[in-house]
Amino acid sequence: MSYDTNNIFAKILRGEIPCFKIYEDDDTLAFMDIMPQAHGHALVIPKHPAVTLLDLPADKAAKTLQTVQKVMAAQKSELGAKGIVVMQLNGEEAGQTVPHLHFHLIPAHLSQLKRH
Ligand code: DGP
Repeated sequence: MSYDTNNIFAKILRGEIPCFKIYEDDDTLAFMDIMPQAHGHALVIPKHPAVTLLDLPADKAAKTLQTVQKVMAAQKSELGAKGIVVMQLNGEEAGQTVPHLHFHLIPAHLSQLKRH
């Protein structure tokens, strides 16, 4: 894995650019997405320098999922989210634009989702 230390989320982690922070602990950071797909769209990232999920050690992955659960619980209790889409893209070919692992947590309502 080659990790670009100048990617935008690395700069957010170093405090070099601002973000709307909603949760932080020793291993993870959660903040609002600057281009929300729905009201309350949040991002959860590990502090570990991983590009994709395959680059993250299992213990750090467990910590990151704990933060995902915390933020999901807050989206339900504070925003009244009825459903939440958790999305995570791995690699440019999958549409990943920021090369630091991140989980999208997107509050969703059935009426807004595409039916197949
Ligand atoms: P992805 O396509 O999965 O790599 O999504 C990257 C997301 O990151 C996208 O929804 C927009 C968000 N994003 C990009 N730059 C910034 C930024 O500077 N601040 C914040 N808060 N979010 C950003």
